[in-house]
Amino acid sequence: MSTMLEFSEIRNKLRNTLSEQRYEHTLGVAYTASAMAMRYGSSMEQAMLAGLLHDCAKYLSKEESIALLNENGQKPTEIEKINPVLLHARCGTIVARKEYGIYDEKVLHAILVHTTGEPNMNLLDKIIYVADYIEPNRDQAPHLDRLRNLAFVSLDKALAMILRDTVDYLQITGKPIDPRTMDAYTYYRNVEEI
Ligand code: DGI
Ligand code: FE
Ligand code: FE
Repeated sequence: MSTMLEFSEIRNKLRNTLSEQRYEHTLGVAYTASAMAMRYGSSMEQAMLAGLLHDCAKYLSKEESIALLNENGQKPTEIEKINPVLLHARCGTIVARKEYGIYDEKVLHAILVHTTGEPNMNLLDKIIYVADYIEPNRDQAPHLDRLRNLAFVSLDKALAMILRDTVDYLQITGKPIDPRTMDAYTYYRNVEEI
């Protein structure tokens, strides 16, 4: 695959590889991210692409994910092996390149950091991270009503709140926290506005 697929082709391919629920979530993230790009003056096309593809590797099993990393000269970290849900972010960048012909480094980076976040994220990274949490199909997370408003008022405040809720949730449920998640939380903890 060398040329980038059209949006409609991307959607068709995602529909054929992801579960129906995951596909609906994907569309929710793509459109929420597009609206946020309008609000914050980011590229709508990149927001749409990154939103559509952020979970494109979600259909892979733990074993398949690790095999894909190995085939591409990468290794899973210990924490990724214990928490395989983390693997779909790195694998997503590989699948987006190989299966969808995406070579836009900004789009690939937003996919890479969409699960854990990282310090000093760029605008597209933040939009995808937040859109993933607030898209209309989500209904479990705390503070969703507030966050859905805040996301269009102060992106950094919304980001900080999601990171805090995520770290709280991981601590309460006794799940190991990835250093990238902790670093992102620490970096944005006291941020009022950037
Ligand atoms: O793929 P999605 O379900 O749409 O969302 P996501 O990629 O943001 O993944 C969310 C899951 O990732 C959520 O259950 C929390 C988990 N997660 C995020 N950071 C960490 C983490 N899990 C562990 N164990 N450690 C982390 O640092
Ligand atoms: Fe994800
Ligand atoms: Fe997602």
